[in-house]
This record gives sequence, structure tokens and C-alpha cells, in this order.
Amino acid sequence: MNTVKGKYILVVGLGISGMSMARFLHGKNKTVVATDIDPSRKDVEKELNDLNILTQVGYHDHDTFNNAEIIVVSPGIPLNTPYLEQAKSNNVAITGELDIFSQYNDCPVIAITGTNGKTTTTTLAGNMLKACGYNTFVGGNIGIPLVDCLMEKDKPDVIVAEISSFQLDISKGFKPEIGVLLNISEDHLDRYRDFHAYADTKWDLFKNQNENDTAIINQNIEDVEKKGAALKANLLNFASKNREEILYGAIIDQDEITIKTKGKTDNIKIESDELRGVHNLENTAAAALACLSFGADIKGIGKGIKAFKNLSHRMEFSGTINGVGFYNDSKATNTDAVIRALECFKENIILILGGREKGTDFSLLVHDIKNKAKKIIALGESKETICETFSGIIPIERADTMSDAVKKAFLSSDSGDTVLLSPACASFDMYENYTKRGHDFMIQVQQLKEKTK
Ligand code: UMA
Repeated sequence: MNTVKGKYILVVGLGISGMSMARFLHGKNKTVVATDIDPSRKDVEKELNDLNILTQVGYHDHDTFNNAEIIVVSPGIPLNTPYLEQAKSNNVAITGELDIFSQYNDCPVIAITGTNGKTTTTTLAGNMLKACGYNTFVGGNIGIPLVDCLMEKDKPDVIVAEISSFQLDISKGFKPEIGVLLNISEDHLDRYRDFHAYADTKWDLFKNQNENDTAIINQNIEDVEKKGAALKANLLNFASKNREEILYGAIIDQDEITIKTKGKTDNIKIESDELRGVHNLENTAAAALACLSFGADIKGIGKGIKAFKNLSHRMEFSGTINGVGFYNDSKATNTDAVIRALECFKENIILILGGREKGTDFSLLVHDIKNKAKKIIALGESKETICETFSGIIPIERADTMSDAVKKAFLSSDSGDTVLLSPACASFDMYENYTKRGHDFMIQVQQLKEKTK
């Protein structure tokens, strides 16, 4: 074991976020020590050691945590691990990417959070601003750490940041000029005390804003009026339901978004097949409001919408076999995302559901599944819970692998039906991440297609 001496910043977790943080802090002439509990992260050690960064990979060491000046924690690491708890009781400052980023950043930030639709809205806002000619950095939870922006040669005009509740949990000083809250529904209940604790974290996006800033919030979020009224920032709302209450903001009706700002009304018609479902109109409305608030023009916003291509693993069309359509919605890791996916189809869906639970309440799906699905294929660690929840409501079959799930779904289908992978669960029981799960689904669909030729 390496003993660490002197003053240092400890970076915990050497995934995407931690690796960028270690590089960034090193570039700022800080003494960095980096640790990851997973022995397989040995693959990144050499790069760090070449920068003279001391590494502890495959284990964590209490002394290294307790003697650090500051600990920077990766977002996926729970804050109640014994190492962090003990360091906290030794008065070590514990922080995360958002606060380090805020300390060094002086570009305007549009920050987007919510349970679902963050990546789509962030991508849309990025497209819109780029179409208006702004030099735009798009990053955050979308997969490009925000500190990467601070290491670029050219400073952008604006940063569009996808922000997760995990990132907000540990942030004290993050203050976006424009903050967007898309929706809040049950998710990550394995990490939060209850739904309200999770929801409160989302509202923290606005806590440091002042009267020069803008808060853009879905009108249909619980307690929106009370919580919105308590904010210091200028408030804009958007909604597809309860629209009449919106004074300034965006109103969604069928495929049209009407944007009402002081003294002006703009209309945007959504003709893109890439933005299916009401939720995507909400995402578009929120992105358009954020960009207009920043100073973008309506023409550029329209161009940005046209340039949008549906993102991978979100209702991604994966092929047709004998008239049965297959869709990969592996990114749907909570019940609300599954409901949104089901809304995109008429009926006769064979739904592949399951994975690692996050305190998931599957009964929230009963109404929509009864209306739209004809069978569930239950997969992964949660398959028994799924069988218990839906037994007597809809036919269910268990599957052991993705290949098994795709075959069983196909055998249960008729021409015109839809097979939808929309798991309502995390992927970590069977895969490294949701991307790998989605790829596996698409590979299995292709292989089945070859066999049925
Ligand atoms: N680790 C330890 N000690 C522990 C626990 C974990 O060292 O006690 C290590 C693991 O071995 C692993 C590393 O920590 O090597 C993983 O850190 P991480 O989970 O924070 O993953 P990153 O690769 O750094 O990715 C993170 C975000 N991950 C999570 O929030 C879980 C990515 O969001 C984000 O894209 C990336 O930073 C860049 O900002 C992913 C996500 O699932 C997409 N986000 C959640 C969501 O969207 O619902 C919030």
C-alpha cells in the first residue's frame, strides 16, 4: 500500500468523472491522489502515474481519506460509505464536480435537470444555440464532464449542462444563469431516504440563483406554485396539461408550442419524427425557453429542432421481423420513462421489463401496461418482483438472458405488434451500463432476423 504524505486532494472514483477531475486538478498544479475500489480500474493507473498522480486502485484506505485536504467524490458514489463518513467526522472537506467547476468557470451556464428527458433537452438546447451561431459546450451527466470545458483552448459563449441529482447532492455553490427542471418522478430510491428527499435535491438546482437568473419549470410538478414562488430567479413555466395557468412560458398543444414572453408570442410547429411523444414536446419547449432566455432567435431554434436526431437507447428503432417492430429503450431506468415509452404506441406491446431495482414500485405501471401491453417478459434480478406485481393482470414469462427475452417476445408476437425493451430498472445486474444492455438487445434482434430469413 502507498502511504500518502503532505497536502493533497483525493479524487474518489476513476470512471469518466473522476479521470477528468484528476487531469484537471493536476493541470491546476494541485497535488492529486486518486483512488478506485475496483481492481479492474488498473487500466487507467498508468496515465495517472505518468502525471505523477499517486494511485490506490482496487482498494480504499481510511488514512488516505482522513488525511486529505479535500475529497472530490464521483457522482455515482453514495455519500454514506464508511470511508467518506469517517473523513467527514475528521472534518475533511467533501465536494464534487459541480463545485470545483463553479470555482473556475466564468462562462454562462444553462443547467438542465429532471428525472427524464435531461439528455434529449440538453442535446436540443445545444443544437439550437449552435444553430444560432453561439460557440456552445454541451456536457455534464450526458457523459462529458464539465471540467473538460475548462481544459479547452477556446472559451465557449455558453455551456449547456445536463445535471443529475447525484451531482446536486453534494453541491453547495453551483449557480446556473438559466436552470431547467423538466419533471420529477420516482427514481434512485435506493440512494434517497424517500421520494421527497430525491425531489428536494432536484429543486436545489435553483438554490443559489438570484433575480438576474431564470428558472424554467414544468407547471405540472408537485408543489410547483409554492416552490416556484419561493425562488429568487425569474420564473418561466411550460406544460402540456394545466396550460391555462401559464402567464409567461410555453404552452404545448398537439404538435405546436406557443411561447409567451413579455410583449411577444412565438409559435413552433414540431414536424420532426425524431421527437415522438408528448414528453418530447415538453423537452423541446423547455429547451426553446432556455435558449430564448439566453438570447437565441426563433429561427435558429427551429433549425436546432430540425437537426435533432433521436438519441441511442431511447425508443431507438432496432428492426422489423415478420411485421413485428423492435424498439430499444434501454435508457428507461425508471417507471415514468416506461410510461412515456408506452404512450408512443397504440397497443399490442410485448414489454421486456426488469434489471436491478432502485427501490422501484412496479405497481405504478399497472394502469399503462394493462392498456397497452399484451405480455411482459421479465428479465434480471427483479423478475420475481415483476411476476408478483403483474400476476393475474397480464401474461408474464421469465427470461434468463437478453437472447432468451428477445426470442420469447418474438414467439409471443403477431405481425403488427411491437417488442419494446423498456426495463424500468438499472442495468448493473447483467451489464456494465444501460448502453451495453441496449447494444445486446439490438444484436439479439439482428441475430434473430438472420435466423428467420
Ligand atoms: N467507486 C469507488 N468507490 C465506491 C464506489 C464506486 O471507487 O465506493 C468507483 C467505481 O469502481 C467506478 C467509479 O467509482 O470506477 C464510478 O464512478 P461513477 O459511478 O460516478 O461513474 P462515472 O463513470 O464517473 O460517470 C459519472 C456519472 N455516473 C453516475 O452518476 C452513476 C455519469 O452519469 C456521467 O455521465 C459521468 O459521471 C460524467 O459526468 C451516468 C448515469 O447513470 C450516465 N447517471 C445517472 C442517471 O442519469 O440517472 C445519475
